Amino acid sequence: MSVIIGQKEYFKGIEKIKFEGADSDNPLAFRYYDENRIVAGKTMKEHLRFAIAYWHSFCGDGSDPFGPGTHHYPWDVASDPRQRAADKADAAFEFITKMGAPFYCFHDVDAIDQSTDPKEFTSRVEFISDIFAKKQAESGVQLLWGTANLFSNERYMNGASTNPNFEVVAHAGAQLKSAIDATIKLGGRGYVFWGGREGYMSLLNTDMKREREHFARMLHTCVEYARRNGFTGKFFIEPKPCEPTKHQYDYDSATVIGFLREFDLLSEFGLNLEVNHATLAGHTFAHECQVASDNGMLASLDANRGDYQNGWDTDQFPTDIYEWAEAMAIVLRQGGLAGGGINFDAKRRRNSTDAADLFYAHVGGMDTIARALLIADKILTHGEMDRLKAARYASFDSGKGAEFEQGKLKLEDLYQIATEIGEPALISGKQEYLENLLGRFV
Ligand code: XLS
Ligand code: NI
Ligand code: NI
Repeated sequence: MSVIIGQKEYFKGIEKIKFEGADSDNPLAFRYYDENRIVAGKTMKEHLRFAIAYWHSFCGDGSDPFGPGTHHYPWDVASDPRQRAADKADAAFEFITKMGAPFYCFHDVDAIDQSTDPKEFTSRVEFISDIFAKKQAESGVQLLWGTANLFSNERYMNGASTNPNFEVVAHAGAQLKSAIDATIKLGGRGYVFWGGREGYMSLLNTDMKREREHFARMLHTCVEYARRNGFTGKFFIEPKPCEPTKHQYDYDSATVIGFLREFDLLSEFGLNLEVNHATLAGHTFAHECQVASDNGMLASLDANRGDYQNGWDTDQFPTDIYEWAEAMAIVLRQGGLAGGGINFDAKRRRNSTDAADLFYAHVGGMDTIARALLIADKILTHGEMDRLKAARYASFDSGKGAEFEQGKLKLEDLYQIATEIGEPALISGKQEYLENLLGRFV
């Protein structure tokens, strides 16, 4: 059966979104995201490397635990899985192009229906990735990262790489192989591991030590395969503390960095940090970014936000300028994202049922982050915030403080110094002053 591609326009009446500036009244225009504007030596497009998430934007149907989907997609009607996948690709590339996003990201099962037979599924993934390759070439859109969905299929109910049954681990490996092949074929900048069910529901039935070792073994196996087959991109781990499992092994930045170090995987990996996952872990997004950056691991971001009144991964579109300004300042200080970009892992609400809502959501998200980049640049150019922070630690820059940092002082030395210097003066942390300073640039 032959598949028809590129015949339909799905978002009729919506043209390519343009930059119109802060005074524009047009809800379908950018006010801040001006892709060619130079900020701190690079265009906004190069800094932000925006990507559209295939799963939320073209697959997510608005269903929740209390009711079925409300988003009825015109590209989701053909009965043949290959034709339906091709229609979805038409819609996706039309949307991505109209948004002017340079990248996209997908899970294997977002692109095309999963099959219980690994051979048939691999053939489906090959089929759709050929179409993606053609569409990438036509549109100039590129793949930020690929990934395998190792959490939806019922066989993964007890985990994928950490499943207590080796047969399930083998199936996970099969899926990883074809997702990595597709990522290589499409020139993906990265490959993401988000361990949806790599954790436990109860410690009563879980050998945590063995499961973590299996996870590390699978990562080594994937790295070996991908490198041998020409993958030159970066591997990313996306931390999340819980949901769907009670506890996920990739809890947060610090935990993942420790895990990668423990199993000798640090050099191949970076972190893909998601705002809502930070809040679920009880951290600010800035905290997660700073921990990663301090370890040279801040590589890519999943843009969204949580709801501060509940504890789910609500994946709302980002609107919090303060949250993003702090994060972008951390990104700018380290000279940009290490190998990744900013992916909208965000979905519009169940009751946002107009086709245009998908555009409003992304326009708002891209503008929020572009504005945050401008604010971060102002903070760094102004310099006072970083100067004040450095000044707080000036006592370690010379004299006994410097000797302490260099490991030259023994505990007896500290005792001696303390007896000589008397009571230290109280030095203000100036938090309100700094909050006002940040506010001045927003
Ligand atoms: C889910 C995750 C997922 C990853 C990719 O919470 O954020 O969407 O980004 O598997
Ligand atoms: Ni994510
Ligand atoms: Ni998430």
